[in-house]
Amino acid sequence: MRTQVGIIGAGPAGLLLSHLLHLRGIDSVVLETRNRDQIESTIRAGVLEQGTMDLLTEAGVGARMKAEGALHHGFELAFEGKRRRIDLTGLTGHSITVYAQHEVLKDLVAARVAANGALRFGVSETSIHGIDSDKPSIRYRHEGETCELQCDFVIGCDGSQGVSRASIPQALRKDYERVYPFGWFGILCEGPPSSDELIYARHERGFALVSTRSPNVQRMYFQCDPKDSVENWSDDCIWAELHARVDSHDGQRIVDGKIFQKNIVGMRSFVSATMQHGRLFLAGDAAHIVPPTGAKGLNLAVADVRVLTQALNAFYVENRTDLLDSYSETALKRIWRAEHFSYWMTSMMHRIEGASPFEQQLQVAELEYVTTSRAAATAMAENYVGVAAV
Ligand code: RFL
Ligand code: PHB
Repeated sequence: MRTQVGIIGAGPAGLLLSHLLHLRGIDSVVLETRNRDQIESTIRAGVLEQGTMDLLTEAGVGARMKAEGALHHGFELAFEGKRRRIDLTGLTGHSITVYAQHEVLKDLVAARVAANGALRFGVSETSIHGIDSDKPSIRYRHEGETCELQCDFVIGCDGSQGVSRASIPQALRKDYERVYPFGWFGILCEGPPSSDELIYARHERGFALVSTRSPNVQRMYFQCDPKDSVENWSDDCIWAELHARVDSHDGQRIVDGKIFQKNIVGMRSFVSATMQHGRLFLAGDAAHIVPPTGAKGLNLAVADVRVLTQALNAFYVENRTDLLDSYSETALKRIWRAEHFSYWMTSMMHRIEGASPFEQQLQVAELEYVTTSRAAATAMAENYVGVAAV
């Protein structure tokens, strides 16, 4: 089989890239290890920057997001017994939308299927060949057969556990990494929202986040040991922990509900530079990871895809290679900005084992500053909505 662009991974990066290329008349095939049900039901991100919303809307896949997503004009920071608001729209003129990642994926899969786009679910043994030539290929197993996809370009959108990154020779690549000694315990529960806006809470017991999914389903997280297991936590213990960390700031109680999903995620910052070699390009989590505190991961994947679409379009329409050549350099500017923001917000909000009282007071001083100085609040808001200069 032959196509112009072979895409590995049907996450937000791979599916959106395939769809944007289709809109420009460029053919692609998407190869995915999981099945459609699995990708459409995995619970991950929830916050979409305005630039992400605009791109999904321009691409014709924003209707449900607009109807069902919730537009938020600010969020709250809770610390030291108080809750203070960051007025995103007032400070930046931009807002965010809370709309689950798996809903974005459903919209993208539906668009690819409606356009008869080539999507292969359930592939295995994916391997990449010939990226130093102008005829690269991807080999894989599908429905018991060994297949080869020949293409002009291979795009690795296969997330942090994928195979693509390792196809860039280690000698040409530098990996930057920081692993945090804590994780997030995430729950989905039934019930009304506890607050109109997200609440990021710093507490001596650890960080907590109150987010939402819909008027009837809520998403909350609390900092935990990354090696802990969800079986160790009864629903009562989870609620006691969330109440202790969030309610104490202003006495307003978050609303308990029936918990129907629990998971623990580790926290990591990671950047692979370069993000390209020969005819192979990486996009999204395949090239970089941020801790979820800044809500940047999905938005960065979308930003990579925007740059890559323009570069591939310039290649096919104008026979230009300059935008492809500078892809990694262009994308990495935004990535490093988001890496810093996510690291900064994570460091300010979490309980850090072994931190001295002096270091704890520095966290509080920083929170006081970003919630009282218009300049500092604006810097935080610009980063959060994704319009900070890079
Ligand atoms: P994905 O979504 O991981 O998709 C990669 C796909 O590739 C497939 N795959 C392969 N396919 C073929 N062959 C192979 N060898 C393959 N190996 C892997 C996988 O099955 C998968 O389907 O990467 P992508 O597209 O780069 O998208 C990245 C985002 O998913 C991720 O950054 C976000 O979920 C991060 N994130 C958040 N981002 C935000 O922008 N806002 C948020 O509010 C937010 N909250 C979060 C998050 C991530 C979280 N977790 C679970 C780490 C909250 C959490 C808890
Ligand atoms: C979420 O709703 O899942 C969410 C919101 C904000 C974050 C991370 C995750 O920073």
